[in-house]
This record gives sequence, structure tokens and C-alpha cells, in this order.
Amino acid sequence: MTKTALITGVTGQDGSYLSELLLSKGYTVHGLVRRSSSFNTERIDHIYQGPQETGRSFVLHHADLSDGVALVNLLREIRPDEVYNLGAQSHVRVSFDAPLYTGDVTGLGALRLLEAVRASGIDTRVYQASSSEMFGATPPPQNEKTPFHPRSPYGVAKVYGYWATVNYREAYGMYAVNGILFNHESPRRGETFVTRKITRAVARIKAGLQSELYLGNLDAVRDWGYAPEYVDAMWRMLQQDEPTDYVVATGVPATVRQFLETAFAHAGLDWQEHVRHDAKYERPSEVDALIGDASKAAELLDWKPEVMVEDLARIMVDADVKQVEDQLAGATVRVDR
Ligand code: NAP
Ligand code: G4F
Repeated sequence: MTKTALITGVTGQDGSYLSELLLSKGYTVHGLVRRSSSFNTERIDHIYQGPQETGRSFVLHHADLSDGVALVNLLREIRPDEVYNLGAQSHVRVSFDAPLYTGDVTGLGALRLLEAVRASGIDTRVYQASSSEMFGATPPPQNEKTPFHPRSPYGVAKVYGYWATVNYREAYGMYAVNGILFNHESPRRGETFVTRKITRAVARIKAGLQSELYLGNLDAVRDWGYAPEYVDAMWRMLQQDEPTDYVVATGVPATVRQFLETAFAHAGLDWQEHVRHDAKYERPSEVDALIGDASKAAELLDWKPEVMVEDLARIMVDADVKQVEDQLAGATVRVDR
């Protein structure tokens, strides 16, 4: 039987990879797109199916995580077997500038979706995109039993979404799970997250389009994995007999400085000749170190990461170099197809 899934945040990095994965498994995929004054579907344009096509397996709907009634209506119409809540204001630094908006969309948005599932009376499984940012100040290694100590409005909002998901599982017997994912990146990563900011700058410096790159704290430690592998873990979490929460991570730490060194060196550049500091990119309270222990996911989901941080940096540099070359040649095709 063909399964049906609804993905919020379908236009984001993870939403695009998860759509591809589910389509390859024969799902019918519905995506929630928020209204924007210009096109925001670049990451999914290559799988887009227009409303005039018959027998569509990929269908987009306009709605917003701030609109609970629209969520109920959408769920009643689609009646999905699985719901993946990936929609969020997902930028940590921005969450200090827009804390209430972040709380509304990233925190309360998760609750709105869970309540919409309950109100619509459908039998569906729910994935909540929880985050290692919830661990915040708690020292590594972090696993499913590690206490939360969030250090940003974004982290606080994700803790709210996490507990709402646990509560709906316990109170209503809903199959609802938290994937506590550590940082994961790709050529589709948003341009203002540090890895993509670095690899994009490497490509532009190499092409002579810019000479300097301004960054904040280079000492932060992160556990960076490869996004296509992480969406596979999301899907596995919804295929189990019992719902439970999982950490997804590589377990391999690297500082921002180490990522810089690897990315610049891959293009034959010395990062110290180009990188400058700007306090604007620091956070009022920083998360110093995130290093995940994903042994539960390895044991119960048979999930293991293959791409580690150094290869990840090289994949992203190669993709951005190709994108700049294509742009300079006048083409507009995406680099990672
Ligand atoms: P992303 O690229 O920033 O995508 C976020 C998605 O949410 C986009 O599709 C965005 O739409 C959508 N969105 C924003 N506000 C919305 C609203 N009000 N209503 C509906 N949709 C809205 O994030 P990602 O990296 O794919 O991450 C996916 C999820 O995992 C997010 O919840 C994120 O917080 C969480 N997470 C990410 C990581 C990571 O390292 N990537 C780690 C842990 C958890 P637009 O395209 O229009 O902006
Ligand atoms: O790339 P980042 O902005 O990612 P951050 O804050 O770790 O958040 C990402 O991962 C979370 C999972 O832990 C997700 F939940 C969240 O949605 C997002 O995807 O920053 C990484 C590190 C930070 O310590 C930051 O202070 O890089 C440091 N950094 C240094 N200079 C910078 C910069 N970060 C950004 N974005 N821009 C800089 O110029």
C-alpha cells in the first residue's frame, strides 16, 4: 500500500532530502510551504509536480505553523500516515533578535501540529525535529538521558517542542517521537550557517569574487554530519514497533577553526590570510561543545553515519566551487543534483 506523508519545512535543507527519500520509497509526499514574496522552493524545484499533472506523488500546500486551523484542515484533507515536523525558525543567532517569533513558530508550532493531529482524529505517526541545541551548556558527550540546558531562544523553543511531543505520546498514546539531531550539513545548507558560509566564501575567494570572510567564535565545537544520512534516521524512527526518542550524531568533534582549515586547504588556500573577526556573529550566550552519542540509534535503528566532518567540508567546497563556476558561465542549475 502506498504510504502518505506530510512534511512541514519541505523547502528547507532536510525537507528537500526527506522528500527525495520518501518518493524513492514510493510514498505520496505532501509538503507545507509558507507564503513568501519571492520563490522559496529552490531546493525542491527538481522534484516539483505542477497542479495540472495527473497522479501526482509530490503535492505542495500553502500553510504556516502559526495557523493552527490551517493545520487541522490540511491534516483532514491529506490524512497522512506519517507527519514530519521540520518547519522552524532554525537560526540560533537570529533567535536572539526574534525571540517571540522563534518561540511561536519553533516551539508553539510543534504543539499546534500535535494538537491538530489530535483534533483531526486521524491515526498518524509524528516526527518532531528536536535539536542538540537543547543540551546547550551541559557538557559532552550528550545522549538521550543528558539533561537540557538551552542557551538560546531557539534552544528554549526546541525544548518546548520536545516535551510537547513526549506529553502527547504519554497522554494520548500517540506514536510521536523526537529525533535529537546534531548539526548536519550539505551543499543545500542555508548560506548563513557557519559551514556553508565558509565553503561558499572559499569558492568565491578562489574565483576572485571576494577576499575576506567575517566570522564570530572559532573555538566552538560541533559534531557535524551529512544531512542525507540524517533524514534516513528520521524515517527509520517512524518505522519501529514502539515510539521513543533518539540522538543522531557522528560522535566526531571539530572546532569551527578546524572546519575552516579543512575547507580552505581543500581549495589550496590559507584561511588565515582571509578570515577576520566580527563580534556581530557572536551569540549573547554560546553553546561551547556538542558531541553526540548515537549508540541507541545504532542499536535500535541500525543507523550509522558514513560521512565525517573532513569529507563533509570537501563535499561542500566542491559543490560551491562548481556552483560559482556555473554562475560565472551564466548557468543557474543547482550544484548537487
Ligand atoms: P532550514 O533549512 O532552516 O528549513 C526550515 C524550514 O522551515 C524551511 O522550509 C522554512 O521555510 C520552514 N519554515 C520557517 N518558518 C515557518 C513557518 N512559520 N511555518 C512553516 N514553515 C516554516 O532547516 P533544516 O536545516 O532543514 O532543519 C530542519 C529542522 O530540523 C528544523 O526544525 C531545525 O530547527 C531542525 N534541526 C536542524 C539541525 C541541522 O543541523 N540542520 C539540527 C537539529 C535540528 P522557508 O524555506 O520559506 O524559509
Ligand atoms: O552554523 P551555526 O549557526 O549552527 P548552530 O548554532 O550550531 O545551530 C545549528 O545546529 C543546531 C543543532 O545543534 C540546529 F538545531 C540549528 O537549527 C542549526 O542548524 O553555528 C555553529 C557555530 C556556533 O558556535 C557559532 O557561534 O559556529 C559559530 N560561528 C562562528 N562564526 C558562527 C559564525 N555561526 C554562524 N552562523 N555565523 C558565523 O559567522
